[in-house]
Amino acid sequence: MTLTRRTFIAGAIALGLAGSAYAAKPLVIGFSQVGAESEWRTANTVSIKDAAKKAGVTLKFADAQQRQENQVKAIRSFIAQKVDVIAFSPVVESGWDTVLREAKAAKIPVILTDRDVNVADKSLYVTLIGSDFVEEGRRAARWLADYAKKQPGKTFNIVELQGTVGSAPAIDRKTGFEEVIKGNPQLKIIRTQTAEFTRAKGKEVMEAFLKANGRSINVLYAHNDDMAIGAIQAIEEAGLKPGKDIVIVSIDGVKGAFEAMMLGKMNVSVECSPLLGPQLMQAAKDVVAGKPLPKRIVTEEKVFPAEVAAKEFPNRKY
Ligand code: GYE
Repeated sequence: MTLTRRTFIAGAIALGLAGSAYAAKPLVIGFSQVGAESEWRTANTVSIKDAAKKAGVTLKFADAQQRQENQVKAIRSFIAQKVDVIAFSPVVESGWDTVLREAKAAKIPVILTDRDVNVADKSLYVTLIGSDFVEEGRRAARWLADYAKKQPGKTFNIVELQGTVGSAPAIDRKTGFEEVIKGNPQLKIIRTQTAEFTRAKGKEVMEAFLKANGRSINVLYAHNDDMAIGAIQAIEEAGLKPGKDIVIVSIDGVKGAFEAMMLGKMNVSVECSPLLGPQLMQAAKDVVAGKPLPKRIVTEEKVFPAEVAAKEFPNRKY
């Protein structure tokens, strides 16, 4: 038994003896969610609510509708309510220093889920539970590079639909993808624009891409499945075949992507798991119990090309 573990157990026994009144009190977590912009997000919300119920945690849930100011308000209200733990999935990376300092001053631990923040003082949060978005971008590009290799000499013009401007997944998925295609003469990004992670915007921006570049577009790289699904509609309405005339590469691995792959309309989706609820509940309990947590808890994920979609579909949970 390590010293820290022994100290923890001793502490827990002391607490148990002194504070049986506390024992019955459920843990209260204030959670500020990004919004309901995608299938991924909906599954993430369900996972967190279900896990809270199962863990006997009282969850105060606030939907920020993709706006940072709403998240700041929600966090301030959680501080005022003296919740035990604040958790949130930050819509964008920057601009959190002030409100996180307020949480720290109130001695309320903060756990980040899904998306990272850009703060100079890393002690402003306990841990980040979520995916490696840079690696997801690399995985998408590696799949595409392998695909292109089978048609030597051909150049693939790529259009890119970015996620929410300033968000960790949009920044990182772009970085990882560009890192891998750099110096590859077959792969070239000809247009890139945000479509805010939604289907409606994905369709709208793809329509504009098609108007400007039409048949010279060979590949769509979308930072999430919802934008890809919206773009697929635009491509079909333009009289082209998604998955054939335009190769579709996307990220998340939600059911909608598997359905598109089974219809031959999408070529690959890189998995990003939204099922973070159980890990969040465990981390919140641990932090309140005084257990040390790693600064980063990374989710395990795979890549699903269209060929395996039908076989994998029954196993998908989101
Ligand atoms: O990929 C997208 C959602 O932050 C990982 O947010 C998440 C992203 C996810 O809107 O669908």
